[in-house]
Amino acid sequence: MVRWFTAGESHGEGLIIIVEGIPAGLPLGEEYIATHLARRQKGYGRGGRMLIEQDHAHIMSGVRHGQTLGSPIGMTLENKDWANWREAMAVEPVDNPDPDWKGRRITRIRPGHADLPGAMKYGFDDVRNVLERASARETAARVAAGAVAMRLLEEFGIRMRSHVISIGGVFASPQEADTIDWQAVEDSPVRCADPEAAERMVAEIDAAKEAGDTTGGTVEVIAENVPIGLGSHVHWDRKIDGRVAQALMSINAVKAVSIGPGWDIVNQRGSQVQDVIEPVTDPDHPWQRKTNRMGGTEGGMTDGMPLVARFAIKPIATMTNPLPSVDLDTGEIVQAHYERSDVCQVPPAGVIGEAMVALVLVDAFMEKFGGDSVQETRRNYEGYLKTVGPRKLYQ
Ligand code: EPS
Repeated sequence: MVRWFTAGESHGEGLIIIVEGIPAGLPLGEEYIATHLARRQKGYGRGGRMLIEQDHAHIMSGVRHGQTLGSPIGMTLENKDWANWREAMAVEPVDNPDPDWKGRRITRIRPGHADLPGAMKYGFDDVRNVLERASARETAARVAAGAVAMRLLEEFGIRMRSHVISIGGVFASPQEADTIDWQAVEDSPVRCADPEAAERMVAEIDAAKEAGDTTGGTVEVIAENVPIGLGSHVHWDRKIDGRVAQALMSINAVKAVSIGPGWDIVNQRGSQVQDVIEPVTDPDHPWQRKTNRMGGTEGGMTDGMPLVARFAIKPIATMTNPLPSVDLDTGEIVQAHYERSDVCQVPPAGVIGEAMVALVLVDAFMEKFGGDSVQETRRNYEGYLKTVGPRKLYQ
């Protein structure tokens, strides 16, 4: 089992990450994690905050001389913006009489954000106590945790990919995953494989910004080279598709998740949507399929095809031209609070989605093959692969 935790407020001193259950002997360094953090920070439509932050996760524990020890991996990630929020986010009480002070109570609640339910649930009379943790800043911590997961998965040939399918109603032309130029996705300002659509997506983000508005979209995450049999059909909370859906749905502003094409296949006939199993001709690659409409899962388990998940991000709730709202104190109408924000969170969402799917897969992988060291895990994995094939040939 791989467990992980994050802590930290958006404008607090920093983020804290603990990943527990990673076996000993995995080569891991800060630079690898920094590469993924940098990928998350890019993307057209981000606000001013990304000019301030240069995310770097500092490894505090669990790694020695470049290799994991099997003990919890503890990391800290500094919020550079904290320098501007020291008093407003101070741990100790502060009494500042300035009416324009950043740390003043916020009572104008933003529709679509965690502000109102969070204030009610926790008994707060200051919305900042909610929005600081509800902020998507926390996704930096997820990407740091996810990078550790990816490093282990890579040892077994599993690779995470992601790309943007749509932004604000502009869709990329459909493309099979194995024809996508992944470097072009990384170089695209919106992480989209279709350069012509990417231009129109950028224009859509500009138009939303001009209108003081925000824009959402859809993203696809693909895990390549996943072995058959991760997850389980035997109990609801062990099903891999359910675990992936929960993980992706937990990303800020996500409103829908599908495994594979999901919504797109439900109106077709059964004969059109199953992935027909090919006769086994290559013993090293049994159980091939020509299609992957099930998104790499059958019966709550991976089926040996790439695991594909899509998710939809709503246009973010914080707008420069805010919607009317009500005041937390009086219940009377006011303009919603504007807090500096992004116009579009869709391009970095793929990187966050990769991290979340990697964390689910690494958990399922260790559940099935887990040893205390990478070496032991590898022995278990290779032993299992020898059993995967037509029963008369392999046993
Ligand atoms: C966010 C609001 C913005 C974003 C932030 C998420 O932060 P700020 O209020 O400081 O401008 O930049 O995202 C990040 C800080 C990040 O690292 O992605 C929100 O309200 O969710």
